[in-house]
Amino acid sequence: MREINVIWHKNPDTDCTLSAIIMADYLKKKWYTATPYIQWTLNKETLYLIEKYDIVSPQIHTSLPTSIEVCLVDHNEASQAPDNLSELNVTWVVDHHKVKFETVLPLYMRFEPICSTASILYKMYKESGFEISVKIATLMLACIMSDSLLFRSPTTTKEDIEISKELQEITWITNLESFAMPMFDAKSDLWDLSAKEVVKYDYKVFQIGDKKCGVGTLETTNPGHALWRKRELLRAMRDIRNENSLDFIMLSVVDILEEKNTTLILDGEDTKILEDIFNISVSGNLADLWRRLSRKKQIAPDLTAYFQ
Ligand SMILES: [Mn+2]
Repeated sequence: MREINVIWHKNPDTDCTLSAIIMADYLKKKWYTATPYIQWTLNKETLYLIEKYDIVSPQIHTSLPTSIEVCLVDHNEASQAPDNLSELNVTWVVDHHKVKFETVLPLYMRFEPICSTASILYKMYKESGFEISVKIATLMLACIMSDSLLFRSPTTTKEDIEISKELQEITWITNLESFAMPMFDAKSDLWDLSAKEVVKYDYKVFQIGDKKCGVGTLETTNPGHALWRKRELLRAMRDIRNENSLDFIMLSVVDILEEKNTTLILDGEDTKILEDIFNISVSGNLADLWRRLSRKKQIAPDLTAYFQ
């Protein structure tokens, strides 16, 4: 039997974490031995789900053994993958981000521009004729709620909404609002995190040409929890920028309920770059980025265009 490690990106969110568990289940149905791994501690939304729905939390692995096959879910960029990615034998990738991936050998790749990796996995189960258990369906629904912010994010497609309806039938979850809101509230609880942990809570590094950009997104039902720590967070951003030789760093505080993005930005070069990219003005290290809720669709592309 072929053995596969299923892994997700650094600073994992709910979609990638639970998608790894779902993918491992899918691969087992395909007669592989599959184990989900994480590269970082879980965020509080995912922890809430793991406790509430009695899910086995995967082990942490930052550097995987090279002898074994690997499946990447919810990411494909080297800067977000395990440190020894180039030595790994990647045989599967399932993702909904832009493609920045090179391979030596042929492999299974499944990319679709829909709101969550779990939506793609739902389609893969259907296509293979695999039954979706109540537990797996609950995880899928949680991923869609998390990535789409209850269908508020512009990444949401008609297909995601259709899939959610079908998952509601399997899970008997009738009210999506009362299913999703406790998830968002759990994610918003930051009191015991250090400033650095807050910046890196949902954080990605984009390598654009020779430039390295760090982009944090804090999706919250209570933006005040983050914004009152502005000074402390800016100091942490400065440290992360220096320690990782970044060319730019930003932290968006996304108010899920009001659908508003308030972005923290360092003085000097970064302020200038942000003002140029989004044609806005920064005041007191804060920028109003309006209704930009999606890093993937409304921030990363502008950043890429600017640095290219
Ligand atoms: Mn995702």
